[in-house]
Amino acid sequence: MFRLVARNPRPAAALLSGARFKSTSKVTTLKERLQQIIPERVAEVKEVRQKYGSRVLGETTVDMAYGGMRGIKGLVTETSVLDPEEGIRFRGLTIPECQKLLPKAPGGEEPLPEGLFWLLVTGEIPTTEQVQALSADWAARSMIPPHVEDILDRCPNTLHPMSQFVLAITALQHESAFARAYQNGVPKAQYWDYAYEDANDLIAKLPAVAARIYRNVYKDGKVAPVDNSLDYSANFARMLGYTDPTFTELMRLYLTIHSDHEGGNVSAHATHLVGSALSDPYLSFAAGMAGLAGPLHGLANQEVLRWIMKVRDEVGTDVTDADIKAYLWKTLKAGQVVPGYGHAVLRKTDPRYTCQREFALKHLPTDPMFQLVSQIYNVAPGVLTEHGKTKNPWPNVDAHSGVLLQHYGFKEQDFYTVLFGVSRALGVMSGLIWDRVLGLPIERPKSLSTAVIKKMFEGKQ
Ligand code: CMX
Repeated sequence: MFRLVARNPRPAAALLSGARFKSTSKVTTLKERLQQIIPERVAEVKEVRQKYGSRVLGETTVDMAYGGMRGIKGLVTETSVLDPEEGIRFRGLTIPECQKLLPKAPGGEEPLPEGLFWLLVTGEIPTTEQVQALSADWAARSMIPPHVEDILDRCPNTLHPMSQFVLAITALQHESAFARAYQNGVPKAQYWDYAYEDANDLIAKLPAVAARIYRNVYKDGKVAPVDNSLDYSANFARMLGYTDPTFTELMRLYLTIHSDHEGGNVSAHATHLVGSALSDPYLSFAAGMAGLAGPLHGLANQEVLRWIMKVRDEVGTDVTDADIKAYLWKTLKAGQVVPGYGHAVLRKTDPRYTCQREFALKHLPTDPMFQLVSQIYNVAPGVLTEHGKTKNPWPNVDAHSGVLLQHYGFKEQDFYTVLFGVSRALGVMSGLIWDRVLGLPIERPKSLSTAVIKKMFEGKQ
């Protein structure tokens, strides 16, 4: 019998969506556990809608409609919530709490992304056995079909890795259980089951896809086979061609923290939107990844390292604060953004930046590029504040990730967003599973024209 132990006893309704339970269950498969919790979560949503369905969440101004819908409360995403001051909470847990509570690899200190996925899907912290079972499940699902390998092998090396990534994900759609089931007339109540299978197949196959792109474009085209005894990140690091155990730890941290950032960011929202038309998880994720490839979103991580290299190349290795200040102003006066700084929601330093900084302080404190990133951190917020445009002068996740990777010899910046994409799958796929569990409808917000807006307000107080 499945038993849950409450850490902080609170009213049951308040506990359902947050991670306040540690699972002591004998159940080892994620799907079985999901099946067990679905009825209570569906009932919770039903109750919330019955009680509060007609309540107002917030108002929408004309500026919000023109301004990228910033701040409009119009989406429900169960997996994580982003606070402007505090940063992301995955099912109620901060990044430091996840680092403390989620299971680790033997001898490791960083959380396993498998554990994070379990947390995102169920709202519960898994046991070591449950996480091991998920690692084994993903390893068993990890083979990519020959036609996807062929497509990737035929891509010119000059085709951006993110374009190759989107191409391969679209080609993987050939395997979609959801698309097949839909064609066969599966009833709506069973959609989530097929979405779950596709989501897990896709997540399991992404390291092989990403590694093939990396090895084809930058190395010898050979990818190490999956080792069923290793965790997801250890396998991924090996397939990319990296054997340093600290790099594997970095992958575990990287894949955990880039996974989810509530529902409104471009990659999550695009995945959810396309999925709402009942496009299968592969096509939905391909849409999300096309969005992640934008320089204002995930591609910023490649732009950051490129920007830092330019600073170093132009100024030399002995960079002063005044040099950085001058280079920041040069970028701003050229009408460009400073990559890695600013955020649509956050108003403080991104905790995803802070935990990467802590990793660097622990493992590579004397790396000259890390020291340059730290120096920029001291100078850039002041310059951006003086510039006066951005609402948030603090660094985001992308300001730090490239510097950690380059320390271990991973210097191919154009590939960095693919790593972000592999991680983002964990967040958006857990969200998509719940979209299908809850039977969410096709998304269709109302749009207006300028003429209509004028008519609504002209001549009125
Ligand atoms: N450098 C220079 N100008 C910036 C800036 C930055 N880092 N961040 C914002 N601004 C500017 C905006 O371009 C905007 O200018 P205009 O009024 O001329 O259009 C103004 O400040 C107000 O923007 P904002 O409300 O503060 O920010 P937005 O919500 O519109 O955009 C973001 C958020 C992230 C796109 C923006 O801060 C940016 O472009 N940052 C640099 C790119 C980056 O690091 N993106 C990664 C974000 C994290 C991720 O998704 O991976």
